Amino acid sequence: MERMNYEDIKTADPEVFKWIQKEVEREEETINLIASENFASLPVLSAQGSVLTNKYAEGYSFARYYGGCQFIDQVEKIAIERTKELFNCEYANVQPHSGSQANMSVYFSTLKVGDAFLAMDLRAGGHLTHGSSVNFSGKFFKPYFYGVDKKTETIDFNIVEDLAKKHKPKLIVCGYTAYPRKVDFKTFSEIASRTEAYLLADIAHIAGLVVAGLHPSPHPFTDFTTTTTHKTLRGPRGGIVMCKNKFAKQVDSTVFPGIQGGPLMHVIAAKAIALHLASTNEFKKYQEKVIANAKVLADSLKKLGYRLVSDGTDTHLVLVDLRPQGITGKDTVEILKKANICINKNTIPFDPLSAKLTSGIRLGTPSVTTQGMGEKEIELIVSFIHSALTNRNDDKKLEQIREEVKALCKKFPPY
Ligand code: DSN
Repeated sequence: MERMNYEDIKTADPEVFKWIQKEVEREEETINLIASENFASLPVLSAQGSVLTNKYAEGYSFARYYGGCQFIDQVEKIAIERTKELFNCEYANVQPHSGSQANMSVYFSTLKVGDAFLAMDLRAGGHLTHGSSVNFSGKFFKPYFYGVDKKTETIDFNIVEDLAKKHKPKLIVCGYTAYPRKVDFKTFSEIASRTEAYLLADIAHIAGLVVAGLHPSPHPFTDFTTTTTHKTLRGPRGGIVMCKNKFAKQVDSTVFPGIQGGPLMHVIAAKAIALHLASTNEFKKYQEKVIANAKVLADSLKKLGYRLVSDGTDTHLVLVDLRPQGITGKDTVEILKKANICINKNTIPFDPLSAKLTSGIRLGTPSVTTQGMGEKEIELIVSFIHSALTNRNDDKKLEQIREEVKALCKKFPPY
């Protein structure tokens, strides 16, 4: 990553510089299969390091509480216009600092404290902010959960509708963090309409696939759609909330002043740049490769006897059930760490183990695809994973794999 200039940090603060340098090396020498991560593009990184970080801009474009916003007003306007165009939505607010805050803004726009909503259980593939008891969404509101069918490990819409009829949630949430199959937004919207609930799609994971036209769009089916910008979208760490025009005022006032203060204008500029890059043909080709690589990942794992939740993938991620191998997700993370392969443990549907141990791991292809890796490299990575797990008690072998991983990474520098 020679193109990045950290000399000013080195001079000002050698202690922090040392750890940044270590992280640069880790990212250069590690195969990253964390499905929610990516390498942000250089213009996105640059925008985040720009002077826009200096500016307070509470309020919205052309209606701020501070002077001097005439230029950043334009930046936020561009980010909003690009979101609307790319996602084909009626209204957008680009200020949420994260996906969690984007979701929070929808809950506080639609629900009162104690109101019921229906979402997928975190342990089946949902997200913390979809009603987990340790999260604001589970503390302030009354979540009810659907999961997946035990046999197909996909969503059973009859169960979703039955639960909606029984519990009368004000809001239904779809869109997940560990669900390898396509989400049928249209069917969700039909259930929401029959049960008089609002519909929120959290497309944080699949946003890049959606804008590339490789996953069905949530629009025009949802009332609200939230996303992060740093996953498949390859933008800065942050969130966006989209909605129908009729909810625009509520969403805006919930984001600011409801739950946030000043927007992060340097991040909003980076969001605008990422959205521009996501509108290109090159981005579409990139997303096609992300999905193609995920399919190779799934097929190669299956050939070696690994069991995949739902038997495969339609997206950028696969969920592996490691019970047949007799290894927990937690141990797998540690074993693969020794081989410089970075993954996360993940519960699988009906997991008998806790979220701290887990029976599964989640693997995704956005980062390695950004590096330019293709089918051949994915097959090689699967052979590294298999060899590391088979030889998990052999530190020498794990060291040898680590050297091979480093050699592979050297051929595909992310920057
Ligand atoms: N923590 C993210 C993920 O890894 O999926 C979601 O916020």
